[in-house]
Amino acid sequence: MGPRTHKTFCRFCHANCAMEVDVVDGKVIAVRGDPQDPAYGGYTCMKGRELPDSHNSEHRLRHSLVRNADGAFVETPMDQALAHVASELRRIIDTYGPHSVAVFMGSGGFQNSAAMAASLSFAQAVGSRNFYTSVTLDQPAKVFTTARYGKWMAGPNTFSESDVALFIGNNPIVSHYAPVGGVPPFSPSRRIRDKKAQGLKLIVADPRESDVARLADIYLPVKPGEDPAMLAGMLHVIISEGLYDRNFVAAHVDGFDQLAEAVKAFPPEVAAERAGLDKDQLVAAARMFAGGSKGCAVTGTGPEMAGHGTLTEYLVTCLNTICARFKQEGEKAAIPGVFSPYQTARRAQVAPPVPMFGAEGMPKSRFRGLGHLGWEMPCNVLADEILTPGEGQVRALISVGGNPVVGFPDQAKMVRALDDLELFVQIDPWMSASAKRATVVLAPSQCLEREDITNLSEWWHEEPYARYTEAVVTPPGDCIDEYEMFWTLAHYLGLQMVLNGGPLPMDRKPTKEEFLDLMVAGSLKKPSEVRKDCQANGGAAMVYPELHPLVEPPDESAFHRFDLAAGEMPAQLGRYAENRATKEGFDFRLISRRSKTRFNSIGHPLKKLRAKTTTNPAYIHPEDIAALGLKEGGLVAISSPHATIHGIVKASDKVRRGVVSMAHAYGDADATKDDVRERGASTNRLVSEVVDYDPITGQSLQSAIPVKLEPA
Ligand SMILES: Nc1nc2c(c(=O)[nH]1)N[C@H]1C(S)=C(S)[C@@H](COP(=O)(O)OP(=O)(O)OC[C@H]3O[C@@H](n4cnc5c(=O)[nH]c(N)nc54)[C@H](O)[C@@H]3O)O[C@H]1N2
Ligand SMILES: Nc1nc2c(c(=O)[nH]1)N[C@H]1C(S)=C(S)[C@@H](COP(=O)(O)OP(=O)(O)OC[C@H]3O[C@@H](n4cnc5c(=O)[nH]c(N)nc54)[C@H](O)[C@@H]3O)O[C@H]1N2
Ligand code: SF4
Ligand SMILES: [Mo]
Repeated sequence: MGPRTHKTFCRFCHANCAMEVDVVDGKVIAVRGDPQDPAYGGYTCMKGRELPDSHNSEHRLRHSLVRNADGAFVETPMDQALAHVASELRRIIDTYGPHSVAVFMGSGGFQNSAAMAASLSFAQAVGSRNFYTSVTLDQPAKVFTTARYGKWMAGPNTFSESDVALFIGNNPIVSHYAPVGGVPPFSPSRRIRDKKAQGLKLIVADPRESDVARLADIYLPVKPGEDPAMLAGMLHVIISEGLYDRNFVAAHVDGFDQLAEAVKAFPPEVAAERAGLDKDQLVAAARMFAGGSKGCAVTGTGPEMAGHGTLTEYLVTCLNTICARFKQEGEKAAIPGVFSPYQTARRAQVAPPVPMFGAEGMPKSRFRGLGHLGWEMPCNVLADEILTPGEGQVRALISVGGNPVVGFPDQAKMVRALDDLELFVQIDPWMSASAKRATVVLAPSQCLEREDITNLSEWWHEEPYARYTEAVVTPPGDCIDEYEMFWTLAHYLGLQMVLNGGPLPMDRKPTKEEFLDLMVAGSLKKPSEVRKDCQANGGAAMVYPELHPLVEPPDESAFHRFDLAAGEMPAQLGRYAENRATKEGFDFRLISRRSKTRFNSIGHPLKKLRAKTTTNPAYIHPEDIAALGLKEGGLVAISSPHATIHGIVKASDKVRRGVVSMAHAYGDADATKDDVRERGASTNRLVSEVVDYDPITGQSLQSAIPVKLEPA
């Protein structure tokens, strides 16, 4: 019999590209982009094309593993493994209290539309404040800034309506990531070229000429970590030349005068010198941005991790706010978000403030004055919460598709912390760097073996695009969905899980459809209804133009304004102006980038991705290579004040001088100089979460890391 073809979507990353999948004898044998899909038009990337290998690989875990008394892993039926975990959790909660249980949802968990809600509601049912997600390793300042300085309820200008765009340390052509207002990550390169053909002006700021920078009208090779100078300089130009939207500022913005005063410290020549830019280019970029009628400034991970994340994000908010880059009354809302119940009120006004980080009454960490961001604890306190005795010491950790050994700052400390736990449960289809250290590894189903909805990608869809996919194959062995794991644990522990729409049944396991309906209760359309529509549509996605919300007039009785002078800002800009971070003897800056052939550490075991690369090269400018006596293809020792790693030298004239550019999430805890060609190196060995961290979000310095380079 020939293959059966199913329409579904990829979940290797959050872009959720529409795919056709061929199945023979219950096995995925081929995948390709679905050319008929209205949003994706057949687009896929090299990672998604390896889904067959990922599902069928001989290295994949088909059963769970539990350590025996000798410390050896023993293959264990899923239900027995879960019963064992539940009894260990019961013992730990009874001995140390509920905060001793931590749950970390990493980027592998974000493949599953239900894993975030399942893991969060489990942690809440336990009563633990120790819930963590990769959002706080990633871009916590975006969440904080929106809550603190004002969120426009109707959303920002969308990319497709823009005539100008400013990307700061965001390379969507490789990452398939952008904040709302940035380029949707499906066919990002084609999308940008098409918009440029219609007149879009593109400005890109990045210390290396990234893939997207090569398409820019103005490319600003900003010095790592000096984005605040660049942005303050641009604001200075826009304010002093009167290029901002006076009417909008008068109607909706407080704190403008304080901002205008603070950026006076950065006239273009001062800003350009500090940011390592040409002054005329900086001025031209400011005029180009303000000269557009629609279009946003957006950032990626680079500047968020480069030491002044919150300040940078604040200044970007200021640019968009004073230039009024928002949807207005009567227009279609920016992102319809079919499955996002929290977004339903779309008004031409600022949302009420949300208490954030460190606010009164929010759960606090025991370290560095940090506390909950929304409902989660910042990742950069986890190692200390595990290692430090006292009330609330974490004794059990469940990691759902996270890889703390390579994702978190200070690898050696995180490894010590993981090894100190009484129970470390890793939910992972692979023997990852973290799975190897776990007490229990639970084997989950992979994406094509699950039902899912498109809730995690819909913030890029400018049309009301929605999809409920069926599982196209059954999982091997006794692998199950992550939501079933958390439900079963709660069931054994006698806990009640509660989702957005109310309590889950705990006497019988809910179906995924029931779970999803309850999870997004109040959404524009229920998952179960979208499911019926997709089934009737041959499995393809649905677009519901009639559901697109229009921006309503402001509600005068609940009127709020942006406050650009709230809390620490703009005072932090003044302190930045006075202090230049230098580390004697560490004159280079190591900056982070994404590997094209991996998604963080996901993809290391896959054959074709390995054939492309097994290491994360150190990209260095050829003149620096010559000056330092390094050799292309040779080894370089990269040292921070904290540790030394090794990298394979790769010459690139796209990288600014004085910079080394490397991907993270390579290199296990026991990787060394000798096997760096086969495994790569962990850039997180170089950093510590207790020095140079952002005082507001706790984000540690994971880009713009001061290092010195020597031949090895
Ligand atoms: N120095 C430095 N550090 C960084 C960054 C940086 O740029 N520089 N980036 C940061 C960012 S943005 C992030 S998001 C974090 C990521 O940090 P983490 O989320 O902790 O790390 P990942 O490598 O994404 O971990 C993914 C895990 O999921 C597993 N996995 C793969 N497929 C599946 C699946 O289908 N189901 C489940 N349950 N698991 C699966 C993988 O084997 C792996 O163990 O790292 C951060 N750390
Ligand atoms: N192929 C692939 N795709 C991925 C991932 C992956 O590992 N591989 N990871 C996923 C994850 S978890 C996330 S969060 C997103 C991230 O998505 P992006 O943020 O778009 O990630 P990058 O492609 O690393 O782009 C960040 C850029 O910031 C630049 N940069 C570094 N430091 C600085 C600085 O100080 N200032 C400025 N202005 N720029 C700087 C880097 O050179 C880089 O080009 O990508 C996701 N997509
Ligand atoms: S961009 Fe992401 S969702 Fe699309 S094919 Fe690649 S890995 Fe899959
Ligand atoms: Mo991330």
